[in-house]
Amino acid sequence: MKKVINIEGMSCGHCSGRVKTELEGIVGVKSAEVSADEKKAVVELAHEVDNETLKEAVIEAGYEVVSIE
Ligand SMILES: [Cu+2]
Repeated sequence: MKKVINIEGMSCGHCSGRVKTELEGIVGVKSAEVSADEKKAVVELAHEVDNETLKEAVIEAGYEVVSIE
C-alpha cells in the first residue's frame, strides 16, 4: 500500500531528509521516498496508517502538508 503526500516548504536534501526520518519513525511505514524538487513524499505502508498521523510527522519535521492521495 502506498500513499503520496504533497508537501510545501522543502527546499533541499536536508529538508527531505528530515521528512524522511520523521515518516520512517511511524509504526506501519516501511519506507519513505521524499523529494524536495517534486514537493512530495511517497510512503510504502505495511498496514493502514491514517492521514492525520502522516500529516503530524511532516509538521513535526517543520513542513506543511497540502494533500494526501
Ligand atoms: Cu532544506
